[in-house]
Amino acid sequence: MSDYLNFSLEGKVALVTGASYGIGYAIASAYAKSGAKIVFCDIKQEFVDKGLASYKADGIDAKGYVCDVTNEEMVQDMVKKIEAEVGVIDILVNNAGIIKRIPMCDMTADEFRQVIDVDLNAPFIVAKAVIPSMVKKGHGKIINICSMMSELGRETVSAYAAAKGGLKMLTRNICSEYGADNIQCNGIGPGYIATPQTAPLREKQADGSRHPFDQFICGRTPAGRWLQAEELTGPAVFLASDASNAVNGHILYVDGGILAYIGKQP
Ligand code: NAP
Ligand code: GCO
Repeated sequence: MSDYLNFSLEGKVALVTGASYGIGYAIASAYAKSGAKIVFCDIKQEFVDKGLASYKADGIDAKGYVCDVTNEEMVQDMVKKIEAEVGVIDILVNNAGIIKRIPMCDMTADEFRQVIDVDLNAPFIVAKAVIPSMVKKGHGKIINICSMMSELGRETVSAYAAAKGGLKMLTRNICSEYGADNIQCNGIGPGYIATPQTAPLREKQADGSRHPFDQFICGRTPAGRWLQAEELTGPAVFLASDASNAVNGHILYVDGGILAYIGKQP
């Protein structure tokens, strides 16, 4: 099989951060089905245990670590443990993320910093921890989970948009700095995905009607619907595989066409 057509992840070690459920879980499961050994982390033991139980129920042999990805010491320790217990990380997915939906002038500087810390500083911290071994091994794949907010703004998400816009540029910079070491760093920009993070935007109103944001997003998406986390898995496997070795510094938007569309006319 030539590398150009090799979508297999057989024998690779993949670390997906914040992958007990949601998008991270879907991507890690797809990697396992494509042959990779899966390692994930979450901030609390309780979520790691839940994640382990879900992987097991799906027939996936995953290894889970408790790690707050904003804490550089914890991240360095986790990466050392993974290298000793599983092997050198071939694929990193920076997935862990948070959002705070607060109008900008009501947001405290501390709240702003918390979002930047998880959504931008942490991908830097985790990438920094895995890159040296990738360089020694002669290859590596880093995939940063970006957002529509890497390109667009909207009311209440100033910190998130600043972080995800920054993550797009961190992606391009890792590509620029480590491309010569055969490391490819790309981003996936999901559209609106039905996960716990977006559940408040889909909640039914007291009178049983649809949330206005739910209707707004369906009108902004050519497909007319929310996307499922599993719809990100094909692109995520591609960007982790040898088939994408010439794709570097790219953000692959998996958004059902949102960025191409002006929105439904009234
Ligand atoms: P989610 O359901 O809220 O899952 C996020 C995961 O990150 C959770 O497991 C969470 O753990 C973990 N996490 C948060 N802070 C952490 C930390 N400091 N250290 C380690 N783990 C941490 O979110 P999702 O919707 O699957 O989103 C995953 C990624 O995709 C995020 O980066 C998000 O911004 C991005 N994204 C989501 C959408 C969407 O529409 N859903 C669209 C575009 C991009 P706890 O639950 O324990 O806090
Ligand atoms: C919001 C949403 C978004 C999505 C996603 C879009 O409040 O607008 O939570 O930010 O989560 O990142 O791509």
